Amino acid sequence: MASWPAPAVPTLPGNGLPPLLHNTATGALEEASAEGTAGIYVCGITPYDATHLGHAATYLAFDMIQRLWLDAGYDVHYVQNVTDVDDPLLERAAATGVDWRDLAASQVQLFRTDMEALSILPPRNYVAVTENIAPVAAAVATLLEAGLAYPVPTAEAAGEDIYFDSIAAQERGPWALGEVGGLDRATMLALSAERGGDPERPGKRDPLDPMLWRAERAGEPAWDSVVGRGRPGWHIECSVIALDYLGANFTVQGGGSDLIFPHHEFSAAHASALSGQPLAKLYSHAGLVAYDGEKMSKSLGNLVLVSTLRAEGVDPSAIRLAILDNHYRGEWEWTDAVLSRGRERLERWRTAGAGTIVPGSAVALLATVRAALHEDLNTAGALALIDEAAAGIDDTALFADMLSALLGVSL
Ligand code: 5CA
Ligand code: ZN
Repeated sequence: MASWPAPAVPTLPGNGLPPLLHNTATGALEEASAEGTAGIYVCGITPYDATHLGHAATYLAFDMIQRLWLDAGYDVHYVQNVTDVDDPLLERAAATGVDWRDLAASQVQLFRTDMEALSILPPRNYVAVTENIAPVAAAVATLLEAGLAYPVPTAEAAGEDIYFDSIAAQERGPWALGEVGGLDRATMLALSAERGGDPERPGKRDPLDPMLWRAERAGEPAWDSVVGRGRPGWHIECSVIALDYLGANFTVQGGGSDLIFPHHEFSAAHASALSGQPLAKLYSHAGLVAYDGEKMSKSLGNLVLVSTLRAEGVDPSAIRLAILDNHYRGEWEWTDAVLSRGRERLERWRTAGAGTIVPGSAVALLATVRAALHEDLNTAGALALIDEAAAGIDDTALFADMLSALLGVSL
């Protein structure tokens, strides 16, 4: 599927370092380093109600990581999926009387234009699940043959649903339940029920076992495949797309923190079962952005859309600055005041060098900004450093290149 156009990223003097990132799987700060090419998979949208500020904040966090890699001289291979067939999308399409394919296509296009406007680096491979049905079905067949998946009959369908056998998978390794999130079982059961799982369903070997393949139901989209007519489960789509395009044990698996469990836990489990290796070296998660006191979410409907702000004439660089004033792992609230601060900051920076010039200030600022971003993306710290130096900056061309390359902000 087409991605979106890439923003220009100026080359800066010298090199930064690959970032130290908080790894959800270990709880420690670890260097996100690679040999030559850094591989990153970030879970894409389920295309309805795109693109709200929570989405924007998550994709901006992973954009920042990639900008630091580019600044460190790495090549970056970025892969993102689109969950263009899934229950919530089908429910929204049915509720609004729109064909699910048309809803997905229009929302993906809106997302692309929002990402481009926000100067978010595009994925090299932007992959729709509906383009990838046969490889997912083949992976499900492999898991069945390996004894790591099993069928569960249903009265709702002629065929059988297929589930992942997490107990058998743990016996084989290397994945073990709790590897990504480190949660206790009661929490896992609750989150599974909340986030697309079905722990109450009879016939499963472990209530947490996730569905790999859903047999065709009346009125639902379905494809013929080696495991019968149906459609992919949620986690396996990301495991297969990530493995196909990046190979196993790539550098960073990313998404918002609502994906830690069950999605990234079982994406990692499926990928390990298929490849015998870990899915990724580091699991990175962005905090959830709230609005009106609650997580900004499609299901609650408390959304601020990037496209609405753009239509009101808000400069996308101001939106980036508003988001970057918060730590990417924090849980924070989008408010008018947050946006105003971003707009005011951009205006101040646009008059950089208007005060008493400090010799060497741009080169010195580049070093301190790189150091702040290196430490688990201390973007708020970097913005404060730039605030202090902006008025007296001696080299406004280097200042502008720094903001463009490292922060994606255009003066
Ligand atoms: N299609 C799946 C992933 S395979 C999905 O979660 N889609 S989504 O449209 O619901 O979310 C897209 C991304 O935005 C995910 O990484 C999710 O964690 C993130 N996200 C959703 N809501 C928020 C929020 N309020 N704050 C921050 N990130 C969010
Ligand atoms: Zn995903």
